[in-house]
Amino acid sequence: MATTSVKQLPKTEMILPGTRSCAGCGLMLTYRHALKALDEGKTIVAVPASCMTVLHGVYPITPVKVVCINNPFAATGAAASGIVAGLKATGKSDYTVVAFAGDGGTYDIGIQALSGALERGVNFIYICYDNEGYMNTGTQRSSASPLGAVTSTTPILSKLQHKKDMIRIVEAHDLPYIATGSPAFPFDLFDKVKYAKDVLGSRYIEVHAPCPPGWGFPNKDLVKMGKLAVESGIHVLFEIREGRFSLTSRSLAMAKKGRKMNVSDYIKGQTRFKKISGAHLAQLQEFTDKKWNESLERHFRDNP
Ligand SMILES: Cc1ncc(C[n+]2csc(CCOP(=O)(O)OP(=O)(O)O)c2C)c(N)n1
Ligand code: SF4
Repeated sequence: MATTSVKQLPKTEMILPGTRSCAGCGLMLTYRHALKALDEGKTIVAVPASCMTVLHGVYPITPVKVVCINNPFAATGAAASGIVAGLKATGKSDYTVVAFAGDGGTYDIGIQALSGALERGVNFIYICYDNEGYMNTGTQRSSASPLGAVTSTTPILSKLQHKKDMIRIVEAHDLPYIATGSPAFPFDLFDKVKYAKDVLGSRYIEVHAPCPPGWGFPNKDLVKMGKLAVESGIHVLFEIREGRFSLTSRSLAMAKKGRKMNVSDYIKGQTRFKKISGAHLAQLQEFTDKKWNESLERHFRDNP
């Protein structure tokens, strides 16, 4: 895919100064670039209880220039379906409906409503910003938290399970477009949201969104942490168009050069991994290598 350059990025800001998100928030940077790829005044966002609600502020004061419907935690897929149905009933065909939910609201509590919407092929984009925990309520473990991470509900032994493979679950719904993204690679993210906007049917984008207080790294290191996640293979950048899998951006460059950093390089700057044992680190490396090799295999098979 063609990559947008910094000069081509729309100058319009849909998020104005004064959000209530933390400094250095990965979700905030994700939202900023995703909204740049969508049409001002023609985008409706559905958001469950999460840090995203906090970012939007409390009615009638908000720094976000987009219509947003705040829905119950478990109901994002259903709420977005209702908005799509309402637009259809009133003959409005030029709006884009975007659901924007955290990993808790996607992998865990919202999975039923999401699966229902995807199975019905509802015409919307679902963006999961994955900060790997229930951050808004104090860093509880989610099924997206990585093995070895300390969370407020796994304070002693750290998390003992690997992250759930949400992409595989979503892929089982046969969507026309699935992608991953990162705020550390904003042009790749922008391009994917822009492409998704013009695809008909359900589209799913999963963004790995570093969270300074939840992961335990300095605010200034947001982009560094996002890059390390990609460069260590913890988060792979790709898109799947009508079933065809292609690595993108830094992940594609890594595939061509045959280079990847170690998981230990990624985790050493985050206090949530302070208790990780040697055995868990080896398991996390093995898990990451397996996923990376599967991605390489799939990319070169689909792009000979
Ligand atoms: C049914 C229900 N249970 C619990 C809550 C409390 N709650 C609000 S936000 C939140 C965490 C959301 O986590 P996630 O979806 O990962 O988004 P993040 O906070 O990380 O942005 C929880 C547990 C709620 N609002 N509704
Ligand atoms: S807790 Fe994390 S995800 Fe939530 S606003 Fe702060 S940095 Fe962003």
